[in-house]
Amino acid sequence: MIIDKDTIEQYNKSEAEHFHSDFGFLSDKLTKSGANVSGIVSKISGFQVAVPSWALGAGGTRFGRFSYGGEPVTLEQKLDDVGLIHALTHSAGAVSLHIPWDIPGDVKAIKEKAAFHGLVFDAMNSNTFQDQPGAKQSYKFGSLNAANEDARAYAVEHNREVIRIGKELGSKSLTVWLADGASFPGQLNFQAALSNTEQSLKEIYAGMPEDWKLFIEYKPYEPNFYSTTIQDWGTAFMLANACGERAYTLVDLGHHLPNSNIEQIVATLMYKGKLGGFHFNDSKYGDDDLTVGSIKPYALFLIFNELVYGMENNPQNPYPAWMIDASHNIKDPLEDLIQSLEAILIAYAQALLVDQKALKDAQLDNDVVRCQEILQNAYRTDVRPLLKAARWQTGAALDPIAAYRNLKVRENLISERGLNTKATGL
Ligand code: PSV
Ligand code: MN
Repeated sequence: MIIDKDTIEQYNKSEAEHFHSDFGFLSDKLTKSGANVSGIVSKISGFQVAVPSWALGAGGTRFGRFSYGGEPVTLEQKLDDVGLIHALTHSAGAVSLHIPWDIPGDVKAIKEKAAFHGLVFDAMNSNTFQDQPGAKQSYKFGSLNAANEDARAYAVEHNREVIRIGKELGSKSLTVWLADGASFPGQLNFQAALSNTEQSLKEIYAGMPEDWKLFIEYKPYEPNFYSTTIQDWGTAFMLANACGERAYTLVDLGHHLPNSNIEQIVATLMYKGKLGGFHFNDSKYGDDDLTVGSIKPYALFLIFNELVYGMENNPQNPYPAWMIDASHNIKDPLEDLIQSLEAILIAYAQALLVDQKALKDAQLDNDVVRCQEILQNAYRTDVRPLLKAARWQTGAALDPIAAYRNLKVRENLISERGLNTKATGL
C-alpha cells in the first residue's frame, strides 16, 4: 500500500478548519510572549527520527509473542512500512537496519525503494548477542569481551561485515550494543573483559571509513543479570575516548537504573562533545521498550530541554542520530511508532518554548521558583497545533493516527501480505 499526497490532502480537508483556529489561537499567544513561532514550526518539521527495522512487527517477551497480521517479511516490505509512517507524519525519514536480520539481497533495488519513500539509511546495528545458524563461534559467553580469542575475532569480523553492507547502502554510522557480561559472580574477570572489549572496539573503529561514526551503547543489565561489561554512560564514554574522535556514546532511554537523572547524563555528554546517538522509548521498571512518552512525559521534556540546550550551545557535539527503540506485543506496531513520533515532537516543541534567556537570569538570581515556573510553563503548553502546522506545511496528515485508521492501512496490509506473516527481529 502506498499513501500519496492527494489522499492525505483530501483527508486533511475535514480537519482543516479546526486546525486553523487552534493554531491561530496558540500562535498569537506564543508570539505575544516573544516566541518565534515560524522558526519553531520549521525546526519541528526538520526533526527526523529513524525507525528501526525490527519494530515493524509485533515485539515479543520471553513468555510469548502475539503476531500482528500483515507484518513485513522482506526488507522491501519493511521499507514500505516506514514509507507509510513517513508519508503520514513526515518525521520518519530514516531507517536503521539490524544485521543479520536485514541483509539486503539486491542493494540497488533496496536503495531505489528507500529513495522512492524519501528515506535514508541511518546507523547500522550489529548483532553479536545471538548465534546465527551455522555460526563458527558462539557468543554464549560473550563477543567483543570474550575470553576466547576466536570468538572475539569472529565478532569483530561481523562488525566489519555490517560496515561493508552499510557502506553500500549509504549509511554513515555503526551502533554497537553488547549483551556481553556475566550472570554469576566469578564468571568473568572484570578487567580482562573490559580490556578485551576496548581492544575489539579499537579494531572495529580502525576499519571504519573516515566519514563514519561509531556509537557505543550501554545498558546496566539484561540479558546478563550480575554484570554487563558496558554497563553505564561512563564506561561507554571511556571506551569512545579510547577509540578516537569519531567514536561516541549512545544513550538509550531504557538503559538506566530506576530514577537515574538522564537529562544530566545528556548534558554531561554534550558538554564533552560525545553524545552521538539516541534511542527513544519509555519504561516503568527496566528496559521495557514502551511507547515513547507513555509513562514519563515530564522526564522526556526535561531530557529534551538539555538536548535543545546542547544543540544550541555545544558545537563540539555532532548532531545526534535519533532512533525509536520501542517495540512490544499488544499494539499495532505502526500505530505505536506514530504515537512515539508524536510524543518525541511534543517534547521537542515544548523544549523549544523554554525561554533560555529568562531561565539563565533566574538561575543567576538563584530564583528557584521562577526557574521551575519557566520550565513548567513550557511543559504545560499544549503544543500539538505546532506539530499540526509542521505537518500541514509538509503535506503530512494533520492527525496521523486517525488518518491511518481511516485509510484502513492495517486492513490493506493484511490483505496484501496475509494474516500470518512474521517480521524478523526479536
Ligand atoms: C538493546 O536492548 C537495544 O537497545 C539495542 O539498541 C539493540 O540493538 C536493540 O535494543 C534491539 O535489540
Ligand atoms: Mn537501544
